[in-house]
Amino acid sequence: MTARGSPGLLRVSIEGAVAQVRLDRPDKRNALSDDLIEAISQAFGDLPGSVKAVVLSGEGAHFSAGLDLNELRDRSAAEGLFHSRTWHAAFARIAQAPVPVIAALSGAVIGGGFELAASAHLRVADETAYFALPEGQRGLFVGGGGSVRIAALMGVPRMTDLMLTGRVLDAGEAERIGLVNYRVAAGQALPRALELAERIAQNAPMSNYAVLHALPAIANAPGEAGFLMESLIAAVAQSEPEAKERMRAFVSKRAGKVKRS
Ligand code: 1HE
Repeated sequence: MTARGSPGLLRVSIEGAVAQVRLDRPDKRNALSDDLIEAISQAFGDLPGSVKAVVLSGEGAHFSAGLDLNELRDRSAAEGLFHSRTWHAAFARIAQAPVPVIAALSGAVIGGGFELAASAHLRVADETAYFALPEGQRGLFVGGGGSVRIAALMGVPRMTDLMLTGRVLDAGEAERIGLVNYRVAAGQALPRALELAERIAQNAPMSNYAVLHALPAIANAPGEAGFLMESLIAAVAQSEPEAKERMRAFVSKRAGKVKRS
């Protein structure tokens, strides 16, 4: 196992093909300070090629309480704009990572913490997780990509409700509306996310890449362009030597069958 990161902010450890990126400010409920945003950006920018899946989690009982409100000071509109853009750049490194990122969520998933979770490709929440966007109450607006990513996950009407009323969603509601992919017992979010990451890391890398990068683009493309893009990326994926070996393995009965879980 290799370990690195920024002490007191973020821990990065790599075991085999899976990297763990862990927010490490539990005493501040993993509030996202400028330094922590920078550390997240660096961690996702520096992933070694041997890493095939990443699990993003928070130390302690809470994933993240969002923007570090201690760092809010008088900012000009331009400073506010650039501040938000640094969050966008950092979270884009997650959303556009070459390998799948799974967020393991417990406790508070609030504001910017919710935006961070929305940047991952899959979300696993335990029963203690709750989701809120109290920006309205704080006189703010989302600035970490939430209007795009959270709106895409839950729809503009639901996001409007959370932002206007301060409504808090529990893990059950989050699962019901598709905000989280898996809901597990308290304390099980990280183990389940690691289990999923191990499984995902065994897929052909080009298939994973196509799912992360081609699928969302195809889904947003006008009909005929979407079909053509699908054919192109399917052709690229199946042309990989690894894909050919995997298909041969199944045909010669060396590969596992699909099983009901
Ligand atoms: C913080 C933060 C923070 C905790 N910034 N320091 N986010 C919010 O509006 C959520 C604000 N936080 C809370 O509502 C609560 O802290 C929690 C529900 C998350 C947790 O409650 P609790 O009782 O477990 O902890 P606590 O006693 O409130 O906080 C423990 C410490 O963490 C305390 O510091 P201490 O020095 O007094 O021990 C808190 O001040 C500190 N702390 N949350 C700074 N957010 C790109 S735009 C995004 C805009 C937003 O994210 S808006 C949402 C902001």
